[in-house]
Amino acid sequence: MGCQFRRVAALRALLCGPRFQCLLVRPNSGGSPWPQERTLVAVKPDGVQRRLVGTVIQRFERRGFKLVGMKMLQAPESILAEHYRDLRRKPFYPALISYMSSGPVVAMVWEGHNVVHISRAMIGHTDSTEAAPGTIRGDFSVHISRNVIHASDSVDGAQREIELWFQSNELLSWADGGHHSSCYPA
Ligand code: IDP
Ligand code: MG
Repeated sequence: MGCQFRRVAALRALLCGPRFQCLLVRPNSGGSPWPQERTLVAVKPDGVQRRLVGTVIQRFERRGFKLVGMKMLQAPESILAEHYRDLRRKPFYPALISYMSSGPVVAMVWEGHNVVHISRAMIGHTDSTEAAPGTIRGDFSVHISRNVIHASDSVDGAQREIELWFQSNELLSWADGGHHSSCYPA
């Protein structure tokens, strides 16, 4: 027993030493030694109506990201007003709030390396006319006011939006048994 304890302590000292910093498992990251970010993604009412939730989830999973929170809700105006506070003086703001409250949205938190930047690339340009084929908006939308999906546009914005849409106990840190870590170089 004592011997086993010493062995564990010695192994821990080895892994925590400066040469092996890279082997340390970060809590909340599912075991990846790569810096992990989180972002808010939401399938908007038009995307839910068009049964695109599964497609969106599949694209994010295939890219290598990890789902750590998800819920379907009829977004209250208080959340939408805060979420789109920077757009409140835009002429399209009333129509935007009305559209976002016209049906349920599916809000998700995705985790992974550079997930904020990569998810913006995955969803494509805000204006569907400019969105490249292969992006979610480029594949599934034709008008800026019905562009299927939201994703946070910065790391700070992501943190603000995650706190707005989710309680901390609605987010789960789960171990993924090696599948996730195979998305990163050793
Ligand atoms: P983003 O969703 O790509 O981050 P934002 O500029 O933050 O784009 O705008 C938020 C949302 O407001 C857009 O996704 C779109 O639904 C809506 N929106 C933005 N610009 C217009 C517009 O000119 N007309 C109608 N709706 C717009
Ligand atoms: Mg935005």
